[in-house]
Amino acid sequence: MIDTIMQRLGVAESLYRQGDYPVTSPTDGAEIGRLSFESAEVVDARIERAQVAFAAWRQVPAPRRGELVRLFGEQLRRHKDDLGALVTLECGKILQEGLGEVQEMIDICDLAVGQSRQLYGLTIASERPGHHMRESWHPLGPIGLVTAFNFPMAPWAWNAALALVCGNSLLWKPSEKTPLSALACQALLERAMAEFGADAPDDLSQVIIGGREAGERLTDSHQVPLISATGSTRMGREIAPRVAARFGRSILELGGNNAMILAPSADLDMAVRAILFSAVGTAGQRCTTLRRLIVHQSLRDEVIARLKKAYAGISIGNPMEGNLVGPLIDAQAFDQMQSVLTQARQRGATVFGGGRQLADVYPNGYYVAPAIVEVERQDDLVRSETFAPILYVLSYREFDEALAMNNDVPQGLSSCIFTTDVREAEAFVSDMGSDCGIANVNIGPSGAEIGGAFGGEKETGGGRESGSDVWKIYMRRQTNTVNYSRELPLAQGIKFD
Ligand code: UN1
Repeated sequence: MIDTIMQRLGVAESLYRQGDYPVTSPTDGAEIGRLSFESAEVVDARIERAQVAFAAWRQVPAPRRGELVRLFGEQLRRHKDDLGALVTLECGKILQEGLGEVQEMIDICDLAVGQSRQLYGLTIASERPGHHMRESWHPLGPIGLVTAFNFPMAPWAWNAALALVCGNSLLWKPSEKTPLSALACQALLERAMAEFGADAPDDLSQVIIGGREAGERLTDSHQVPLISATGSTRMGREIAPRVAARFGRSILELGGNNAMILAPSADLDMAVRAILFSAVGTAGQRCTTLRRLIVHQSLRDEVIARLKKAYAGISIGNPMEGNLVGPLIDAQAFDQMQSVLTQARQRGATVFGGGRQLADVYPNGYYVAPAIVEVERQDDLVRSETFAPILYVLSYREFDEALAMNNDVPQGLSSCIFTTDVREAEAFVSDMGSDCGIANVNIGPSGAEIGGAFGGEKETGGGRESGSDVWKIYMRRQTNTVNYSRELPLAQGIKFD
C-alpha cells in the first residue's frame, strides 16, 4: 500500500527504500521505509543552497509567489486521499483525522495566496516637513522548520505556505518518526514548482532527513534567521537558548496541558461529545488534547458516569478501518503512559481504562484504552504533559477556583469552558481569565481553524503560527524615512550648525 501511495505522490523509491534507518508504521510495527541520516556537511551544503534560492526568490513579486502556493494547494486537493492515508499509516491517527490534517494544509494555502497580495506596511506621519515615513516588510531568509510526529504535515504547511509568499526559502527537518510524510509534501511542492516555471529557483524547499546532529546544525546556523519548531517543552528548552545565543528568531510551539471547565449551566450532551473528541481523538497525541477536566462538584458523578459509558463504547483499532482511536506512536509512548498511570494509582487516584489493547493482533502496535483518572488536586503528574490519552478529572465549587486551576500549570496552549452563563463565558476570555494562547467557549480545546493565530504562552513557548497577522514573523520590518525637501531638519528639533 505504501508503495502505491508514494508512487502516486511522485516520491521515487530510492528516496525512501535505502539506508539503515527503518521507518515503521505504528499501526502494526511493519517497516514502511528505510532512510539514511544526513551528515552535518550535507546539512551545511543545504543551508548554502537555501541562501542562493532565497536570493532569487525574494525578487519574485509577492502575488506571483502566491501563485506557487496556489498551485501547491491544487496538488494537495488532488492528492488529499493519498496524503491522508500516508499520515494515517505513518503516525497512526485515524483516517478522518489524517484527511483533516491535509485539509488544514489546503486551508493555509488558500489563506497564504490571499495574503500574498496583502503584505501591507504602514505610512507614518513624520514630524519633519518634506519627509515621508513608512514601514516596509521584506523577505527574511531561509526558514528552518522542525516538526513533530503527531502532525507530520500541517504545521510544516502553516509555516511553509506563509514563508513562501513572504519570499523565503525553506529547510524542513521532520521528525525521524515521520519522514515519509515530509518527502511526499516535498514531491508535491516540486510538482507545483515545475508547473510554476523558472521563477521558482532550485532548492527553494529542501527536506533534511536526520536526527539530533542535523537539527543542531540547522538551529545553530547564522544563515537561518528563523527557526520554527514544534515538539516537546524539553526539545524547546534545548532549541531556544541555541537560537537566542546567535540572536536568531524562533517560533516555539511546545507542550500543552489543556483544560475544560465544565460549569453547572453547561449543555452536558454537547460537553460530553466535545470531551470525547478532544481527550481521546488522535489517541491523546495532539498538543491541544484535553488533559484536564475541571468539573463543577454538583456534576462530577454524573459526568464521570457518562464519560465511562462513552469510553466503554469507543472502537479502538486499525486507524484505516473506521475506528475512533488508533495506536500510540511507539513502545516508548506506551511505557510512558503506563508509568504515569502506575504513579497516579500509587498516589491514590482512581484510574479507569488505560490498558493495552489488541496486543495479540498487533504485537508491535501499541493500542490503549483511553484513561480517565480521578484526582483530588493538581500535583506534579497532573501538571506535566503526558503525550497519551489520559484525562484527569478534578472538581471545583467556585468559578474563581476553577479559573485558578485552569491557569495553575506550567503550559499555556489551549483551554475552554462549557457554560451558558454569559458572565462566566466572558470572564473566561477576559484579561482576568484563561492565560492560554487559545481560550474557547462551548467547544473543546483542540481542532483549531487555521484562520486564527495558533500557539500558547509559558512553557508552550510563546510562538504563533497560521492565520491573523502571523505572516509578519517571516519578514523583516524596516522603517523608512525619506526626505524629499531641500533642507535637512533633524528630529527632535536638534540644531547642529
Ligand atoms: C499539534 O498537535 O501540534 O488545533 C497541532 C488542533 C490542530 C493542530 C494541532 N489544528 O488541534
